[in-house]
Amino acid sequence: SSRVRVAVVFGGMSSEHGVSCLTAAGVVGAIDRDRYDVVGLGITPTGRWIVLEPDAIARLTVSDGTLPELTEDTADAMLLRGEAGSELAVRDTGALTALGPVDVAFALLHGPFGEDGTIQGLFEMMGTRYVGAGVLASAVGMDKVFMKLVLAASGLPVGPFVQITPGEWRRDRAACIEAVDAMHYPVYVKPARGGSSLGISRVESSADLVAAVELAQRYDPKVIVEEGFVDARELECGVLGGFGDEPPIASQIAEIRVHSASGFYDFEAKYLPEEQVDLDVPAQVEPSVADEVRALAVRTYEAIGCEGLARVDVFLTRELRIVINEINTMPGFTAHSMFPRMWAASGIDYPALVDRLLQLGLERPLGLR
Ligand code: G1L
Repeated sequence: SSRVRVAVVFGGMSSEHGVSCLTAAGVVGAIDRDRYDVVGLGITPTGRWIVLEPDAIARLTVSDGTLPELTEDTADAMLLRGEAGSELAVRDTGALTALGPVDVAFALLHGPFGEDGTIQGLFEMMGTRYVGAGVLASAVGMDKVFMKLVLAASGLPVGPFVQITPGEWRRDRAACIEAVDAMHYPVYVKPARGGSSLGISRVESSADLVAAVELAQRYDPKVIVEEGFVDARELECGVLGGFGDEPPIASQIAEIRVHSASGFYDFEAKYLPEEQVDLDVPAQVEPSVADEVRALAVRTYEAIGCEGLARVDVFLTRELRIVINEINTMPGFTAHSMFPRMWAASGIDYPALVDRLLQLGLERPLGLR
């Protein structure tokens, strides 16, 4: 047919497998089937690639309070990556060859193997156009240390932070602790490349630092310690790429107000939205502050070299200083997530947003840009 063929790649071996499935169900439900043909490429928790009909994806919803999961009993699985990470036995069901004839791929994957530039590299090598950031921007956006180095070098405001590599921690732990003590407590200790909020702690004093670093190291050997912005407000802004030579555009901004005892917007709060956080879209701030956040969000997007979309999270201090906390090249993307909500408040509803992203992906030149 003359319809555009879209591959929706989802699931995966990360802790956010279920969220990815839910998101895929939402995206597939929002794609206009008169204009697009959809093929689902699911990745099971153990790394098997399976082909799914769009109607099967749309059925991946929450039931009895549990997140959906792609199970091994789905027929004709193809083993791409074995449990030991070494196997490459392939029972061909066309999972990868299905990528060949597609016009554009939409990958909804979190964390290592997906959000970090690896799936984007696969698309590049297959000659498949795709939605969203490229290899480098995805990898930089995933790594909080590189992200902050690039932003700081571009003259953008980022907060104080310290990187703790496994080697430094082994050789001179005291120097690591001293570097952290030079910042103001509380600090946040995080896996440098965590896709989710797992392994993150808020640390009030030097005494609790070692335990927090060792916890974060269980998720990523590289750890980042960031100065906490006490009393700062947390604001977010969506950025969408422009068509052709148009510049990227910024959405209405949102505010996240946290009530949780843990004191930060954590995994629970993000995906169990009935508790702990209030979301204001648009945020109740002075128009001049909102404009400044939007301008900084676009500069952040460009500094990282994003394509398609990004969500930029900032702090607004009591002195009305804006500090960039992070950029997310693969923001939460169900219809109820912040990024789609900010665009809905800006006049672009969820189906229109999905359509714009697909069109931006189709425009993508193959090779160097
Ligand atoms: F493809 C896009 F548009 F770049 C894209 C890809 C992935 C947007 C948003 C996401 N988000 C996710 O995949 C997830 C955070 C829902 C995965 Cl768990």
